[in-house]
Amino acid sequence: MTDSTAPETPDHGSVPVLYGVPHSLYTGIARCYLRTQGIGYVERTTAHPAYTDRIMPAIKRGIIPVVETPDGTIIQDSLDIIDHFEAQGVPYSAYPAGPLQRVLGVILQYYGMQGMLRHAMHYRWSYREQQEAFLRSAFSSRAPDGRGEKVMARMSSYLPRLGVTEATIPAIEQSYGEVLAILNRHFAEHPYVFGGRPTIADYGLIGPLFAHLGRDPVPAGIMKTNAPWVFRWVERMTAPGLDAPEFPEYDGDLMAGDAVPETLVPLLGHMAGEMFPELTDKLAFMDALIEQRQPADGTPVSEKPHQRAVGIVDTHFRGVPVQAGVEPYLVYVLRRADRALAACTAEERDRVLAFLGEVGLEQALPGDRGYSVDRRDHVEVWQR
Ligand SMILES: N[C@@H](CCC(=O)N[C@@H](CS)C(=O)NCC(=O)O)C(=O)O
Repeated sequence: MTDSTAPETPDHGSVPVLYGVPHSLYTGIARCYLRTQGIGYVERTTAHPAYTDRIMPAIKRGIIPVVETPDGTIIQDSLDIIDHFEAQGVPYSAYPAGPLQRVLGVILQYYGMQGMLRHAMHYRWSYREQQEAFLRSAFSSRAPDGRGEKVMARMSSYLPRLGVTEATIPAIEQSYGEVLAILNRHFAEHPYVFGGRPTIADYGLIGPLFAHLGRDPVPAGIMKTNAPWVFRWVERMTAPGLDAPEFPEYDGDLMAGDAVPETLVPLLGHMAGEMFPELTDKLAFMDALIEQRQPADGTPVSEKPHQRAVGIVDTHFRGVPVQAGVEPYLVYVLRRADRALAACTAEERDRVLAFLGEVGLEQALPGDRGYSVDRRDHVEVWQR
């Protein structure tokens, strides 16, 4: 007998539920985090009735990953999921204590989650013919009839506003080659970005480098052939706990003295060459929008929660003209670097800023602009 007056409660017992799919970039981030920390969870796809009945009404859009905790708390967003568990205490904190590693960690996380979305989406959808069977099996897998087809069409329709065009594709492929070459040298010497355990930098980079680039046949083939150490890091990131038997000298600690591994420096230069002027142009676009609209604190950034971009900006990617959607979410990510800097002593701040200047990343911090972006009730809002 069912009790129709019973409230809608989670039905999964004593562990968190992760709503996501195996081929999703941002679900991969949350899954790697949970596995590394040894947090028990069960995973459900979006085809589970609870996703439609309980999760979507709460988060107001169809997006993954979502974690629902045993007490019914619903958390959307890979960053927020990490922060939720960090606040409870985890064996391998994703946030370095050293200010330089922490600020660089946020910028690397941003590059992975946002910058490399372009690479990920290009390799997934521009090689459709070579990957059709693989993609179809992923997207249609046990989804109700026709739903997989629809999601595939929607995802591939995002390419133009992500700046994936005939003109930018050669630059994107060159960039992927460079990232792999740099990271291959790095991961031959270190198990994770800053040493013996994964940080937000690893969690940002694993998004594109697992779900799309480390898994879809064409880019995964390139990775395995040209960058075996990167492939091994992908495997390591998806394993439970720390998985670094090749590096017995590391014991779960980050490099001492807030040091930056030498092998990482070329990646920072690569990022600087690619993140600008796009990031600066996007921030300028948002500055103008704020100036014009003067939104009050808490105003959602767009009319509908599923609309992430507030406009399109003309910019450049590695010297190639490109149009790109401006997502205020980027401020939500990068603000953490500002906050880490604000918590520093004057001496530490000088050291961090001098380092950022040397590698060309000083403009990656949004700084004081008279607004920020927060997430409230699962949607991005202007913060004043
Ligand atoms: N900022 C979000 C992004 C999540 C996201 O974009 N998820 C994709 C799947 S990997 C999605 O659900 N997209 C649905 C859509 O855009 O229609 C996070 O970090 O969780």
